[in-house]
Amino acid sequence: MRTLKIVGIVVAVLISLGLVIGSITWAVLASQETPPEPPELIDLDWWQHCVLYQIYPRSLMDSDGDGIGDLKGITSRLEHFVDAGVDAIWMSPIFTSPMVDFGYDISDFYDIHYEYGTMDDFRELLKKAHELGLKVLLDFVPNHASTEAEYFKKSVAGDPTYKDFFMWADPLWVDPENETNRLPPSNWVSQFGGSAWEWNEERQQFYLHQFAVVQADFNFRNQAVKDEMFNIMKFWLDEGADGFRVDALPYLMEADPADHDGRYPDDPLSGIMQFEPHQLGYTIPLYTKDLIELYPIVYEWRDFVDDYNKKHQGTTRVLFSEAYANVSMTMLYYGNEAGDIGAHFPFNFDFITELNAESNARDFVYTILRWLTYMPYRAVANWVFGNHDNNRMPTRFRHDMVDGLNAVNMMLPGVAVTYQGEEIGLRDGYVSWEDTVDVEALNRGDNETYMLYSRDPARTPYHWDDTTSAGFSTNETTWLPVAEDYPELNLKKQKEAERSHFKVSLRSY
Ligand SMILES: *[C@@H]1O[C@H](CO)[C@@H](O)[C@H](O)[C@H]1NC(C)=O
Ligand SMILES: *[C@@H]1O[C@H](CO)[C@@H](O)[C@H](O)[C@H]1NC(C)=O
Ligand SMILES: *[C@@H]1O[C@H](CO)[C@@H](O)[C@H](O)[C@H]1NC(C)=O
Ligand SMILES: *[C@@H]1O[C@H](CO)[C@@H](O)[C@H](O)[C@H]1NC(C)=O
Ligand SMILES: [Ca+2]
Ligand SMILES: [Ca+2]
Repeated sequence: MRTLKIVGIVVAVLISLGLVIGSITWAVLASQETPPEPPELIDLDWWQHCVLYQIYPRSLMDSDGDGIGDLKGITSRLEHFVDAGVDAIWMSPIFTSPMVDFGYDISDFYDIHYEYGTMDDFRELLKKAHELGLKVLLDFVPNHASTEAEYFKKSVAGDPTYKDFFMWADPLWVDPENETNRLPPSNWVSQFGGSAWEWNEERQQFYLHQFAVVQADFNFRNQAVKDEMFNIMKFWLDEGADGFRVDALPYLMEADPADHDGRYPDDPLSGIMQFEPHQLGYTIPLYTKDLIELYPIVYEWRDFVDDYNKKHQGTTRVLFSEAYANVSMTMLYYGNEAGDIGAHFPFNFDFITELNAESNARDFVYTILRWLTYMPYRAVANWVFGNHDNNRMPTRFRHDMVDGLNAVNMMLPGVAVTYQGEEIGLRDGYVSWEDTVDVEALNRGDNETYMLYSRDPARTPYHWDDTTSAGFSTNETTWLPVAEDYPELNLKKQKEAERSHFKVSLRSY
């Protein structure tokens, strides 16, 4: 027994020794092993992770009491964007315009609209914004010009340089008995309703307008037009703009008569009974939207901007593009499989077009993953929660979803795009038929249906405080009425409150 016990103790001691030596050996070996490579860290450029805030200049801040927002007003409020954690602002068009489509009908691409201020006001805005560390993007509207533009007037007059700047076409048919009875070149329908072709008496031809009658489409098969677009971009980049939001790209080009027996081909009919021939939806825009020929033009713009960045110091200038299109046509704006590169990103409108108050968590996940699935490898994602063309975010969803949606916007990878007022949960304002000024509502609707089309409710003035016109203007009358809920729903109140949408978004941004 005793011997056995001694043997047992010896064995136990040996095992313990073995364990200790083994552990030490393991520790020594492990410490000599090369540590795993740290994950590759890619330096992100400003535009790859920014909070981008859309300003609707007419409605942010009025500095001179005429009831209309202006550049000096924006400059006076720039600190707000710093407070809110915004990195970059983009302003809807501030260029000279008859304002039929509130600036998307530009008559001088090289100057500031008089109601908004002067070139010096713009320079002042830019200077202060840059001092505050804010990037400033302008709205580039390449598809069309106002019929008040010199380009169009000269084109009508047959000036050799501008003759083919726009989409001119002869009538399809003229009544031999009465020549004022004529058919337009095709059945194309304008985005704002009615034929996309308008007769011009002086030139004795039709011109194309995919939007309002006074917004004549440029002819992108004309090299001089393409060159002019580079000139416009260069002009504003030279002024110091940090890039552009690019407007309405799916409509940039239309079918070429050369491919269709010399005439503009009719769009196929949708067959939807409720639509009449002059109404959007009567046709399927096969020859008027998403044409594959438009993408190389966007890729050339990107080359131009990249080239500009190479030649000039400073921050990276960028292109963010607007297109309401299906996911495959949208992704092509990033670039194509041949290696062409387009916009830094096309806006992702899925939170506007795919989701609403009825959506459940699965719908949100599905929609988010769809973008990330289709997006090209290493591209930058972005998420748009509202803009000047759609009902405001709290109105499209629910008022009690504001904080959640702002948080989702900030947490998703890539760029958060937010529309004026989302940081305080600004809702659609009520705009009566009498007060309606939106060309889309006026053209497509009447006193009973205008609300289906009107973009005015998303454009009512910002609510700074509870004073006259919500602190937007000293004028009691403003270009669109201030929404009635401003005494309760305004920035000042939300800054003072212990909890508010602004305080939540402030922490999230
Ligand atoms: C107040 O605004 C209205 C509407 O924009 C305008 O007609 C009026 O002239 C403005 N008043 C002043 C004093 O500018
Ligand atoms: C010619 O047609 C126009 C438009 O349809 C009509 O207004 C006009 O009265 C017609 N003129 C004659 C002489 O019939
Ligand atoms: C998107 O639209 C294009 C042409 O308009 C079509 O060829 C394509 O199949 C569509 N893609 C999806 C995913 O719907
Ligand atoms: C719309 O206008 C028509 C014609 O002027 C009128 O009969 C109708 O009562 C109006 N409807 C509303 C809701 O005001
Ligand atoms: Ca003003
Ligand atoms: Ca076009």
